[in-house]
Amino acid sequence: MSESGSSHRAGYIAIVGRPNVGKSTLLNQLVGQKISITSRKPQTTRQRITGILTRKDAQLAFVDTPGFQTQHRSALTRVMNRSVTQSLQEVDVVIWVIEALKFNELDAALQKLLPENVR
Ligand SMILES: Nc1nc2c(ncn2[C@@H]2O[C@H](COP(=O)(O)OP(=O)(O)OP(=O)(O)O)[C@@H](O)[C@H]2O)c(=O)[nH]1
Ligand SMILES: [Mg+2]
Repeated sequence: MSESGSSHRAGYIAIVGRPNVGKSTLLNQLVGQKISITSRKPQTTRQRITGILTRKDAQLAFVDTPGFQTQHRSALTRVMNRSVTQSLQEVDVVIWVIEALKFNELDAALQKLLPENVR
């Protein structure tokens, strides 16, 4: 994370993962407010949503992203996937969400995209 001042820290943290694994639920928990829509249906998040957690010593900007998927190809999923890959390039830290005991080929596809410097 980038430093601004001697003790205060600030940075961007992307929350990525395949559709419907609980990314938006995690964002809402982390910031303590319901800022991102959650649903039982996949592909609920369609664009990046940023939630900021301000602490005495740090400001954490969490970026909720659409579920990364390679099964259904359309203009919309292309745009959604691009917002995931762009977020991966722009942030300081990545939270990669997977569903317990359900690691599949969509998770593996996203794993390949994780930049080495934020792992
Ligand atoms: N059992 C269980 N269900 C969860 C957990 N976290 C989220 N869910 C449920 O999983 C579903 C999807 O949650 P979301 O937070 O919308 O998932 P998402 O990854 O943001 O989904 P997309 O934006 O569509 O990619 C909802 O019905 C949540 O209530 C968890 O830790 N355990
Ligand atoms: Mg979501």
